[in-house]
Formats: sequence, structure tokens, C-alpha cells
Amino acid sequence: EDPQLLAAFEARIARGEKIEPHDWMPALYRKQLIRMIEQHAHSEIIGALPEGTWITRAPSFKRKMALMAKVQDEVGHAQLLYGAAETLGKSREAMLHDLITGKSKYSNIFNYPAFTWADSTVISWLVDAGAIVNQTANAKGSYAPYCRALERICAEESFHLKYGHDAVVHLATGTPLQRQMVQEALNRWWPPIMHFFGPPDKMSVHTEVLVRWKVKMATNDECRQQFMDMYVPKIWELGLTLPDPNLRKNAETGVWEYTEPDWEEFKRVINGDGPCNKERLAVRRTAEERGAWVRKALLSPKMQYVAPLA
Ligand code: BYC
Repeated sequence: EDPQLLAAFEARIARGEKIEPHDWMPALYRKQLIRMIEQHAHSEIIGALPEGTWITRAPSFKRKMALMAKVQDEVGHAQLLYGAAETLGKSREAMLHDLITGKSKYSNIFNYPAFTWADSTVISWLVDAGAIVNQTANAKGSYAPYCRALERICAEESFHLKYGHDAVVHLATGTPLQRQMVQEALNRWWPPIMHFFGPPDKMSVHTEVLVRWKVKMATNDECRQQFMDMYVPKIWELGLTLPDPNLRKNAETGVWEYTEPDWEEFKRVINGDGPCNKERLAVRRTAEERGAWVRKALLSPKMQYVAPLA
């Protein structure tokens, strides 16, 4: 790689300039961005699945409408993100192929089952909260198309968060059975939520280069700490508990202390061997197969003749 071009690129990054698709960029910057944005896009469409199954079973018409809108938003986020990743030269078809063949990763968290309505509410509140922490930071990053997508996504996620919070508060202030249901859901989701921010900084492979090039504007541990700072007190205020006896904020350092989640489990889950990985990919594969005729029809010469008249 030309050292002068690299120096000029790094100087732009240092000045806080945004990089556009036609600008020169190091091959590794392109590769890392494709990896990260693609994984993010996959997480959005796979993320629609655990909550999506609750649309028909939501406990009221109001909740059904809100959940349907939320799930639809998540799929829209995937569209925005695939579009951003495509600007770097990998086609949407190639990305979807890598998802359904298990080559690409997506977020660990969506490989767990949503057994009850409370699981669905905990995802809407706390997984969306975690996503906002990560994404509001990275929306100020260096690659302009990703930042533009993240800005819009965060605006929508903040509605999801309000919806999720309202649904959790409703259960937490409801009957003993409702409280028990939401407590059990929290117990189930806490470890995967701790995993959601990625491995500890000292184990993270990509953080160093991504922070240097301002793709990641906060490290995994920084995001995890910020999330705990914002949401653990809110969870405790509802009289709910978290399944970690060591969880506490150190009054002197201001740092949250916690039991390290099981990182071996995390590795298994992100490498395809979690409780629902096979099921999630099977659903995507079926969707791909069933949608093939639609894509074929849209690309047919007849459709292209009709489209301008529509
Ligand atoms: N899950 O070096 P590291 C949503 C992988 S969806 C799976 O720290 P990095 C929502 C990592 O890819 C929002 N894999 O990586 C949707 C790497 O593997 P490879 C999801 C993970 O990139 C519907 C290896 O572990 N958010 O909000 O520096 C309904 C080493 O890790 C995970 C995003 O996608 C994980 N949790 O940092 C509701 C945000 N963590 O590629 C809600 C965009 C790590 O070397 N992504 N790995 O094979 C990021 O910000 C960063 O990629 C991460 C990881 C913080 C996730």
C-alpha cells in the first residue's frame, strides 16, 4: 500500500473528516467495514425472528401494532445497512449467501429462544438499549455511509426502547405472575446481553485498528460499562434483580464490577452452535428460496417495461 496515501488517509481521519465510498482507503479499512456492517445487517434481519414470532401472540391489539412496527423497522435497518456495505464493493447477494451458508457472523443474542411474552419485552427494551449505546457512538465514526445509516437507525431504535420499557414496566408492576415472568426473562437474557458488546477489550481482535481508524468510537468494555451505568439502576428501581451476585458499581472508581460471563459459551454461539442458530438460518434459507420467484419476476424484461408506467 502506498505509504503517502496511507498517511494522507490517516491525517483525514485524525482531522475528523468523513470518508466517502469514492475516496481512497486502505484495503484493510474496506475489509473491516464490510465485515462489521455486513454482520450488523445480518443481526437486524435475524434479530427480527425471535420477536417476530410474538406478533401473533402479543397480549393486546396495541402491543401487536407496536411490535409489528418495530419488527418491520428492524428489517428496514438491514436494508439500510446492506446498502451501506454495498458501497464498499460486496454485493447484497454475496452477503446473503454468506449469511445462509453460515460463513458470516451475526449477533450472538439472537440465537436464544424467546419463550414467553416477557422475553420479547426484555429484548425490545434492553437489547435495543445496548444497540443504541453502541450505535450512537459509532454514528460519529469515519465512514460516512455507515454513519448516515446509524443515525437513522438510532432514531428508530429510541422508539423501540420506549416501547420495550413501557412493556417491561407493565409486567413489573403487574400481578405476581407477571412479575415472575419478567424476572425469569431477565435471568435468561442477562448473560447474552453481557456478551452482546463483544469480548473484553483485552481479548478483542479488531478493536485496536477500528478505534485507530474511528470506525469504533467506543471499545467493547466502554459500551458495556455505559450500558450498565444507564440500565442496571433502572432495572433495580423496578424491584427486579440481575443474576450476578457480584454486580455492583465501585463507588471509588465509578466502574461496574461483575462476574465475567462465560466466554466459551459466547464463542460456541457466535460460531454456529447456540440454542437456535440452526433454526434461525433455516428460516432465512426458506425465506430466500420462497422469495426467489419474486426477485426473478422483478428482474424480468416484462416487469421492467411495466415499472415506469406504475
Ligand atoms: N455477536 O474483535 P471483536 C439490533 C465477533 S442488531 C457475534 O471485539 P469487533 C437489534 C466479532 O465479529 C445490532 N459476534 O470484534 C436487531 C469477531 O469475529 P470475526 C447488532 C461477535 O468487530 C433486532 C470476534 O467476535 N449490533 O440491535 O471489534 C432486534 C472478535 O470480536 C459479537 C451490531 O452489529 C457478538 N455480540 O467488535 C433488536 C453493531 N461480538 O468477525 C435489536 C456493529 C464480537 O473476526 N458491530 N463478535 O469472525 C460492532 O459494533 C462490533 O462488530 C462489535 C464487535 C462490538 C459487535
